Amino acid sequence: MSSVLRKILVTCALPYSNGSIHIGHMLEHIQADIWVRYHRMRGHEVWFVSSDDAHGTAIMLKSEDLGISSNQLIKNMRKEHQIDFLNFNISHDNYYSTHSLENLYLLRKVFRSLNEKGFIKEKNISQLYDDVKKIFLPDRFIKGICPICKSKNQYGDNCEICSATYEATDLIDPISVISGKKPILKNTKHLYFDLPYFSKMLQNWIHSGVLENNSVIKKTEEWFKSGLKAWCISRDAPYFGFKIPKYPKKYFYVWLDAPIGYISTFKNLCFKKKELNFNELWNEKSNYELYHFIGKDIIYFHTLFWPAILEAISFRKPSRIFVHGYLTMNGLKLSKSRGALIKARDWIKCFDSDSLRYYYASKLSNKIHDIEINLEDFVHKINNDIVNKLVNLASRNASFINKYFDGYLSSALSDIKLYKYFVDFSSNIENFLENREFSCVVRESMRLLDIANQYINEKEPWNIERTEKNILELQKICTMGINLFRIVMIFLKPIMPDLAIKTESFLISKLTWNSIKKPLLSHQINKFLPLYTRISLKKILELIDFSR
Ligand code: NOT
Ligand code: ZN
Repeated sequence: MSSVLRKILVTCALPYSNGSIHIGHMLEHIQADIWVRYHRMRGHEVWFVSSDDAHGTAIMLKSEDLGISSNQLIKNMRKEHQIDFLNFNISHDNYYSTHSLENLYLLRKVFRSLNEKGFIKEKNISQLYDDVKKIFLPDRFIKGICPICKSKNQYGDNCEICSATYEATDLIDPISVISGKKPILKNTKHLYFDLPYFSKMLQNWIHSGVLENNSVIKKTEEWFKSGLKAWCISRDAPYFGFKIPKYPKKYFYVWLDAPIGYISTFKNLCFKKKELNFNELWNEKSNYELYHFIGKDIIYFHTLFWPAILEAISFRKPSRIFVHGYLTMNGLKLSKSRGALIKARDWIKCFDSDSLRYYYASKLSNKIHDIEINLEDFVHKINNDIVNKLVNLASRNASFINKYFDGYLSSALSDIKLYKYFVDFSSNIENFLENREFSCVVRESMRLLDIANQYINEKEPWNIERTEKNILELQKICTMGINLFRIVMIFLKPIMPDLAIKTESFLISKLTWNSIKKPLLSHQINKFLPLYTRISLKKILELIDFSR
């Protein structure tokens, strides 16, 4: 691994302000957080931001439902979301809101720039309108029969059965989700961003290495086949969002101001961290790396609209887009619109955060396949890997060190070759972490632990007679066990920050990447306290009704 220090900004997609953070959101924030923590451990300058996505029809309707103002709703939600992320040790440097002055300022600036460069056009269209609620209907608020495969109950943008995409006006027998009534067609004027102008640039860009994953490239290529279309960036009142200057009763579409939220959240961070320079990161020649972690449902926005907008306003584009799959439970896709989601705040009542982080890591890679969460498997894996293998290695050796050596480790290891094998393996772990192959980190860490535990089993410290002749050997063997545990804990530190902190206080030594090569010798450790306790399914089964 080169020792060149990198400057990096990492983002996660912005959760909407109309609902709680669930364990599906957490998958993405945990994935990004592990990557961030690892790069921080290596000494790089890493900034990690996200924000609430505070605008749109769904948020407006939700606040109406609750009988509070949209402003109050997004305020409450942001507080709740921040606490949820803290509970899972997500180390955002800033968690902001798209309903902010910085975002408004930047959005207007972007719009002005697009307008001046001739990338905004007006178009008259007719759109489905709920004449009862007096509101134009977003695609997600219209349901009907798929015009292609004739499946019932499909949304206005695409069919979940045959994956066809279409216009809401193509749906057969459309119904407004809000009033349950049949919508009417109504004329309106909208603003469009000239996406087709950027086709060539985008086609080159998606093949320039920013999308490392072939299936993501393929997906993006499909959209070019049918030809890019101008993108509607306005919405009619009533809407909760930012108004478009000089267009009364028109608002900016939430998907225009949401990605700008990446920039405005960073701008807000610049106020707090004086060493940061806004332009240094966002200028076209920036030497910062920029990574967006997203789910595969929003590839479209990040591989087409977003880079086109950035190009149009002469800002830098992302270095890479890191895409992950959906979270599934017993084979069912977990999504907000389909229900069946476990809230992060419910989950944390039943389990510690490291366990979910570890479980996700054991399944995460840089591929976009779905991640299946199975509760029995989860509990089994945590108890087996963390308790039986990892913590047990520390506890069985620490008991001798504490009892017979006053906590002192020996001045030499019992098997330098084996120690070196662990040290040499760290370059593989570095590659896995860099490339987001977290499942390999977990698998290989467990393999190393098996080797370490096997070594101790063979040496049988419990059978060594504590004679003057043997006692030093006993100390060396247990020192060896503690040091192998320590190396594996360094590998797992980005994944399990709570366990890492407890381990550091037990070892009275920081778990740092630079210290892997240097074993802890002639060093006093603390009395061993249980680092982790077994988990069980009992609480979550009581709390959550899985039969829904
Ligand atoms: N709120 C959106 C969602 O799917 C994500 C917005 C991400 C921001 O939950 N932007 N871009 N591009
Ligand atoms: Zn269909």
